[in-house]
Amino acid sequence: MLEAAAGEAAAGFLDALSVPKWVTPLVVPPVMPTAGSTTLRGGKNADLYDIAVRQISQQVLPAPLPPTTLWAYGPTSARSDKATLLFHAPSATIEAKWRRPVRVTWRNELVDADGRFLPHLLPVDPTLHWANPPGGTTDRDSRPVFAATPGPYRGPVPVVTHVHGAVGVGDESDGYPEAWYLPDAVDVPVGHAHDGTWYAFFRSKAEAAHGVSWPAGGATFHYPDDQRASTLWYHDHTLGMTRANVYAGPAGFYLLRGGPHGDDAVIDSRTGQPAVLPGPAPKEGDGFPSSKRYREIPLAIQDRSFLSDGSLFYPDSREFFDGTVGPYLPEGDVSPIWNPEFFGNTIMVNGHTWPTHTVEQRRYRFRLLNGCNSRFLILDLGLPGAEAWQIGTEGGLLAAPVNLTAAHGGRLLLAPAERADVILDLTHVPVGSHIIRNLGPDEPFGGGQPDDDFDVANPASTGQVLQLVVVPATSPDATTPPAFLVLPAIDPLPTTSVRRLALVEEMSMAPELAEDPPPIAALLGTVDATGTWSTSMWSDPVTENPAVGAAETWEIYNSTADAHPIHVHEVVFQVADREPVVIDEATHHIAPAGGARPPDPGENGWKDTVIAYPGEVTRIRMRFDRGGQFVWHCHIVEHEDNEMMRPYRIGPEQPGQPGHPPA
Ligand SMILES: [Cu+2]
Repeated sequence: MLEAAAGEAAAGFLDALSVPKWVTPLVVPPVMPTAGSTTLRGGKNADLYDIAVRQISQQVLPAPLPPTTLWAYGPTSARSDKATLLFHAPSATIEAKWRRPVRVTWRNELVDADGRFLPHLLPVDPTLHWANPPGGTTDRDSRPVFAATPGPYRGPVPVVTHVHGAVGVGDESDGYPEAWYLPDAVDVPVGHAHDGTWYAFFRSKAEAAHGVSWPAGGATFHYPDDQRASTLWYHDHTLGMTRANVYAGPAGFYLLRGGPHGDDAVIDSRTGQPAVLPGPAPKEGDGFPSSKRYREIPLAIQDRSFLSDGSLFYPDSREFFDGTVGPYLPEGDVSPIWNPEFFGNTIMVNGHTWPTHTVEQRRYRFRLLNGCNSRFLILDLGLPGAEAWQIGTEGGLLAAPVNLTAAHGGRLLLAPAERADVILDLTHVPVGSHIIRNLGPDEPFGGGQPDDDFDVANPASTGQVLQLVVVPATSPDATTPPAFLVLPAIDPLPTTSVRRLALVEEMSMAPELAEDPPPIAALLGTVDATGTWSTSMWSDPVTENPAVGAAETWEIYNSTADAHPIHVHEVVFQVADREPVVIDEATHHIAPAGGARPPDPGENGWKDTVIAYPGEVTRIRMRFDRGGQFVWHCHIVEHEDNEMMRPYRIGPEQPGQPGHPPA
């Protein structure tokens, strides 16, 4: 981090400590306006959306600091002419109802007023296994070979949207990393691939399955919304450049409500009647900004760094991370631009640095998302007199509410991409200003407790998140105290067949760096019957191939020094347990050592992202109900982009699907 600090001083950095805090009011994302509705084959109704990603200017930092150029999703059209066509990062929230499908036409509109493509705002490393549009249809989605160390990619930007946490989605609609598409720009260079390896196959599949035809520079995805009510989010997933695309801004919440496991199924134990949860949340048709007092609010927490002109900063050299100055590819084996992790020096909530929000002495419901690239957050919700209760996780409501204040002193750990549904009871918090802090580290997280096991984030900057200005309640609070909430039951998944997987860090083999080899990639792999791990690259054939209908336990053996948030697409899972392991680096042997511990209380629900701690095996259980080609990966997006992601397939190969490149 010393090298990073020196780099910050040199590079025209905006000093994070010079950014005034608690100036910008918190933005509560409005509801994404529907473009229309349609009746599907079979008679079901579906909501239609038409959403583009565009380059915009947003006052992320408080004025008079300069605005920031970034990318954002927004609606291109709306059914109601009163709707606000807001482009904001994070963008408007898609409000979905249980068993009412949603169909989104996602458009890549990263073009200027003349229809010419806009280059990336941030440095894209072309030496990874990445989308690689310049490779054309033969070498797209590959790791290109260079004669000399290249600079960043400056061509048209590929994008593809994944709804994170969507269950039972067809693979054609999941935002597969090789299903990207360029904007329909007038000046895409001759020979560039306009879309990824899987795009055409999925386009045909979508047409056959849903009767949709994808536009040039876009894709129409179909979400069945059959799963439990839950807090999902959507973001980019392009191969080898997700870190840059997501950091540039495009992301938003997707809230699924209703059904037998939704809010209406929560009971007040005092009466046996339906409980009342804090609300309201924004609704379609509310103005923006709205004069309504929202009491159910999604909060996307993201770290960012800026240059003094207000532009986003993301490192353009590997040197920034650990001082490694090569030898870079092709001379050596170190990628010239990719950084193994990135930690911004400011904290944004809902797209603005250190915002402030006025709240009453009553209960609020916050749907918290860690939207950082690499940073684990430990939110301190232990405001004086407050009581924080976690009621849900990624896959919906927990089996029982967890009193975070009693159990963890009000602390809530969130890895990148994890969500928590939290009721914060401010009834007895003194009137005045209070700060939600972050006690996680400004560096990779390895587990443990703040101060005891690692230095907490800088208390003057990244250690602060959100100001709550507490005022007296203006009306009685009719919501149910969280202690009396009876949440819908969660049936444990039965014990199943076991698949053993490994997380591995790959170090440079360069003789020049042999004294202290720097990491050059993060890898996934399998562990065989003898306990020996072997690694696979993105380009290797599928090794995880559950049958349709299979229920499996995945044992994730972490051989690295850091915690990794592991995300499996298409399913939600239950955390079974974690157990220490013994690791033999020399023989690549890893084995459970006994002393398994149950999941944390806040993990006793359905999840889609789980922390795999170093020195442990983490066991998760899931069922695979729908065939197709999906991915599982680390959600430290720097890792995901550099080989810590693998394709996996449910069921057999599909006729006409792209073949894998030869090993
Ligand atoms: Cu990772």
